[in-house]
Amino acid sequence: MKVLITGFEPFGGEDTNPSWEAASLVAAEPPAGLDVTAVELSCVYGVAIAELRSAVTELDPDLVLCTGQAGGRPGLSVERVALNIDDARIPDNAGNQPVDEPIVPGGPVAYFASLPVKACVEAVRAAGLPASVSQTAGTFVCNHVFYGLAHLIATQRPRLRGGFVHVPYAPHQVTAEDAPSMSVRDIAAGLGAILATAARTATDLKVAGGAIH
Ligand code: PCA
Repeated sequence: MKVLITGFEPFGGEDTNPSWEAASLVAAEPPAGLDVTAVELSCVYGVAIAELRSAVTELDPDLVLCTGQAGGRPGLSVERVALNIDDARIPDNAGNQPVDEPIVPGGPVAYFASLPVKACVEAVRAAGLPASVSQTAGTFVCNHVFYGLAHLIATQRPRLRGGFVHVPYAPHQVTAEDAPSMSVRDIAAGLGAILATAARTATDLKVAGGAIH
């Protein structure tokens, strides 16, 4: 099975992005039976979706997992839903700061991930690492790419499955901050468990993964 995993370049003044570091580690040491290619995406609205689309065209994968950094989250967040909105609190790496603009004008308000999100969360936990379902990927470039992927699947690639996982800071990013972190190696192990599970699971688990707020 062919898998494309993406991570992002650093943004917001950071010098590394653990999503890319972990994604490249997964491609170097892939789960058994999976042929994994890692691609680094620019943290730039529009450009990131174009880069993702050209990687999908080139590789023709069966599964796509996009990942990004969500500093402050305590574990891997398997995203359930992508929203059709760009609303940037900070400029992207090209200085763009869209406010309340649709990603695809006239497109659906939202798409669900086409991965078994609950089974993926359980797989990470079974590996002894923290994970949860997340009900929103935000409105910055990660949600933008997730929506772009879901729209590509919905409109052009019905057999492709894909989703998005947000990852915590790596330890060196939080030495002066009171925020949770996970080693890049642990993040990669969790992403590997997600890929292995998504590759073999067609029907998701029916276990609670919701949030009250
Ligand atoms: N995280 C940002 C964009 C790039 C990244 O790694 C986000 O959550 O939107």
